[in-house]
Amino acid sequence: MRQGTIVTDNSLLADLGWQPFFQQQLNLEELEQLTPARVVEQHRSLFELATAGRSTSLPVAPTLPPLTVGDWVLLDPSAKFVRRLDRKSCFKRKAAGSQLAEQLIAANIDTAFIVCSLNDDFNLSRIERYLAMVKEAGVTPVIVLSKADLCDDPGPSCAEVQALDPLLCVEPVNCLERTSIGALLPWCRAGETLVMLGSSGSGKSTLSNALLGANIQDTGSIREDDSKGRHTTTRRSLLLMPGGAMILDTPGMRELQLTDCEQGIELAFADISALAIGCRFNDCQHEAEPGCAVQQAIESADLDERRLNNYRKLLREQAHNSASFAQQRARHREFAKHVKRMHKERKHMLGE
Ligand SMILES: Nc1nc2c(ncn2[C@@H]2O[C@H](COP(=O)(O)OP(=O)(O)OP(=O)(O)O)[C@@H](O)[C@H]2O)c(=O)[nH]1
Ligand SMILES: [Mg+2]
Ligand SMILES: [Zn+2]
Repeated sequence: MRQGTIVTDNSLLADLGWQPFFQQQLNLEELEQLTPARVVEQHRSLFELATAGRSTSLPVAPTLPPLTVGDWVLLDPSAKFVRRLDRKSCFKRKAAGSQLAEQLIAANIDTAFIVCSLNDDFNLSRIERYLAMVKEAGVTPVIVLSKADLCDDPGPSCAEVQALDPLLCVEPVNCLERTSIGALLPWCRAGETLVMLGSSGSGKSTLSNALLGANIQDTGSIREDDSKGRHTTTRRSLLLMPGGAMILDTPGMRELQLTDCEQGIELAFADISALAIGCRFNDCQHEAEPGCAVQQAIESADLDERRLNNYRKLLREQAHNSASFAQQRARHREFAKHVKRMHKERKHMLGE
């Protein structure tokens, strides 16, 4: 495990984020014989795990179920994998590029810091996209507006983000200044797990270091973000805050394509769903229908047209991706059935 995240001899499972939700999944025999361990880093050929008082590892094998950083697994006395515990929450996206695959981002997260800098990176639609994913997972979002020191007046940008949802926690910070991050400490209680989400260069690792009180994660110097990608952080790592939360720093995501996220989108755009109740037609598309309460809200400037457009775009995107995955799953099922049938026929022919 990384320097600064070392599990000490007297570290307890609770320090690593072990909660009653996980404990309840073990029967008495398992409690006595098996060891719970948490995935803290993923490499090409192995998972690094942390458990009470020590670190260990698990070789990547085709027999393992899909695992991601933050997962809890049970190990037998010879450190062999027994099973993965049910997740409290899980983030996933459609893998970047043209390939049709889901990518797990993190599991068992309590709070997500959506880090967005107050300079060129500031983008309300991107914040809404992250919010939809975080709400789908049932995780508490906090919008961290970084680089407040580079901005003459963070006030107007903070107000724009707050306008997305009056209950949203929005905190402008200077990640380089430890005193500036005090407002985030209430979300960093011992035993809780936080994830840093946001574009490359937004300050996720700088903020992680400030919270950890040590320079554990490399941070990027000013650079051009070119098409080849210049991500300073290249893998997801779970880091232990001394006496506090576990922090999962992630590489910036160039592309966050949503999948299976309809409920999260509805929650992130609850104001639009609430307005739609007032539309004359139940199936109103909020385009040019008469008596559309959503269009009325746009005319009276109560709702931003950008927000409605982004809501529609995200719904379309998630529907398209979810349908593609459902088709792919159906094809795999068909293929498995076909193989089974062939085996049966072959056995029959051989008179077995
Ligand atoms: N002035 C100022 N600079 C910051 C702040 N936060 C981050 N930076 C700088 O921004 C650059 C990028 O920060 P990182 O923490 O590496 O960004 P990241 O989000 O981890 O980026 P990836 O790992 O590529 O995803 C570094 O040079 C930081 O010093 C801030 O609040 N104020
Ligand atoms: Mg980083
Ligand atoms: Zn309508």
